Amino acid sequence: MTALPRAGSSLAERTDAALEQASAFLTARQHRDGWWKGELRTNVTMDAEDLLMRQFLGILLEEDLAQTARWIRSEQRADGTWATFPGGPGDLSTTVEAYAALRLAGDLPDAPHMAAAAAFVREQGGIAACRVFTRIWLALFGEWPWDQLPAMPPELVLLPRWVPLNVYDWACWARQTVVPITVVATLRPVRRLPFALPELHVGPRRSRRGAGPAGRLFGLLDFALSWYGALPVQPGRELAMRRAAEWILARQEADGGWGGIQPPWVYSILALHLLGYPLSHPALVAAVAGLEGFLVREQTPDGPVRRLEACQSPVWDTCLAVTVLLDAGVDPHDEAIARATDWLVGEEIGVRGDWAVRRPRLAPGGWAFEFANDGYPDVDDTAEVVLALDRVPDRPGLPGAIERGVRWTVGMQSRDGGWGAFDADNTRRLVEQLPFCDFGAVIDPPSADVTAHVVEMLAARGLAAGDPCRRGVRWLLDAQEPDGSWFGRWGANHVYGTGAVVPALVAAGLSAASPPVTRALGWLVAHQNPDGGWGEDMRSYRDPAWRGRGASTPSQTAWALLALLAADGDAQAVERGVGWLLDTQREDGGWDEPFHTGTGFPGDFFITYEMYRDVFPLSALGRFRRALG
Ligand code: R04
Repeated sequence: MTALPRAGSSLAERTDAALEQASAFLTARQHRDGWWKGELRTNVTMDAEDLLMRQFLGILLEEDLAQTARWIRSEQRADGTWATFPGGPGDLSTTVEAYAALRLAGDLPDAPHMAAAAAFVREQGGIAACRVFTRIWLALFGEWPWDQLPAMPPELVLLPRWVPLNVYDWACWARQTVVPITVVATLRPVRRLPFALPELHVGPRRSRRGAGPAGRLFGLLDFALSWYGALPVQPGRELAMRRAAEWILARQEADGGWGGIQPPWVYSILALHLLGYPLSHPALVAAVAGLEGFLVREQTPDGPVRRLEACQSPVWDTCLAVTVLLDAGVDPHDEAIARATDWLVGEEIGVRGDWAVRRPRLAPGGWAFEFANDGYPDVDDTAEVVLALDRVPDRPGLPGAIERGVRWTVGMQSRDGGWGAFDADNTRRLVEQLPFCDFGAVIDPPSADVTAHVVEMLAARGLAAGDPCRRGVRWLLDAQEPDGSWFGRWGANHVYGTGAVVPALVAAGLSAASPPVTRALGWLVAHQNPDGGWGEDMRSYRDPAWRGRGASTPSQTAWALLALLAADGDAQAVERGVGWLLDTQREDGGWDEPFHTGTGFPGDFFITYEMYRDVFPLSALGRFRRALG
């Protein structure tokens, strides 16, 4: 690579040099089979639960325990707590799970780091104040009474599709999690630990959520269900348990997992095991072995660490890499693009999944996020894959895959004109009122970011004038916030939403001078940091004062720039944003990003996509360079 001039040279020259370095950095990280995959980081509940699950099953290895404990300790903050995002406040449930895992590893309650954690836990109300999931983990070990958890009846899986609260009213990720949990919670197993956790208990249980309009009704239902669960004979229960097992087994994927995400995976293992499947059963052998593929092992100065990815993002990372390399000016005939294209074409999903429950006549076609998740292709990945593939030279199988992806996406449009991620019309708010649902999103209604990606894709395919795209645009215009921004469902937060919607609206034919666009750009410019970058803290999901506020990051700066560039926004703001990206690029062509900028559940669960820091700046700089001419 030629060393191009940087500081002191013109903006165009500096941008060219940055693009070349960043493209080389990204290209070097492609797997030989054509895909890219960055690490997906969340929080230590993944690691703590992995240890607790293995302890419960009796398969916890000394070395795994030591390495994961080392990772968990390294994530503890000076105040003794663990958080759900870097720089965030201590989180009670996360701290309780991490603490229990470290006790498993032999850390004693009077060690300073443990005493500080336990003090925080007690101050926050103890185990009683934890989320339901955390209390389920403690119940498995006799540290919380099963009868003080919300009712989780396995009969849920028997409810027909037209009955409110049936499993297809739940978002797919919650559906796949709750079905095995109903099995576990019905069997109420207790396997004692070699220690107890009295130091994490204080006083009686505080009630948390559930005060909504349906709260009282669900309180009564809860009572009735626990009465039923205590009957000596429970008509229908055996059938429900059998159906739940069948439902789970039918959804196991080629990698041994469920849904490509950790929660359904671990609870399905526990459920099958508790139903009497031995660990030597092929389904459980595959399930436990498959988790290995989600483990990241790393050498650190303190020794080897082991941590678990909550999910893996190869399809998402690969389509983004293709798009941004093309934005950066890489030749579409480049061999790296061809290999990525072939891999993506091979990843198309040709079978029906749970999505077909709401769209029974829709033909399959589309992409999931992960290596193996045939039951759950998603609209977001499909839109972004089609956007990437639309720009590459022809390869075997390419046109058909694109065509089916577009059709499937159009068929997944919700009644209101928007798009959710995994299902159409998954909007039943009643699910959120269940006492069980005190953590994370449990429905999958249309969102601005996913709808924007679809609108942009349809426009790229020449379908902007069609009814689906026009209804999508209408949905987006209706969803604009009074301040001119859009909410970010799967990325943080209004910077992500606005960065997705503005390019989509412009692609769909809205004038850059139209009020929705100018108001959005005004919001972005008003939230540019003094250093020229953009950042938005995860606290913005709970506190509007944080909207558009936070330390500048490469991905968020790039999202803002993508909007400004698409709509020919304020040139000075653009140059300052570009300047921030140029100034913060490392020698090797990459960027640093010590914050989560991906969203799993708004307000509850956050993600670092390792590649975000390196792909989005490339796109922004590439489009900026093109605009410079
Ligand atoms: C940025 C792209 C968004 N697009 C694809 C999303 C893929 C990832 O979706 C999920 C990831 C998840 N993780 N963990 C959970 C989860 C859910 C997702 C999760 C599930 C259940 C519980 C807790 C966490 F939908 Br309970 C990493 C749309």
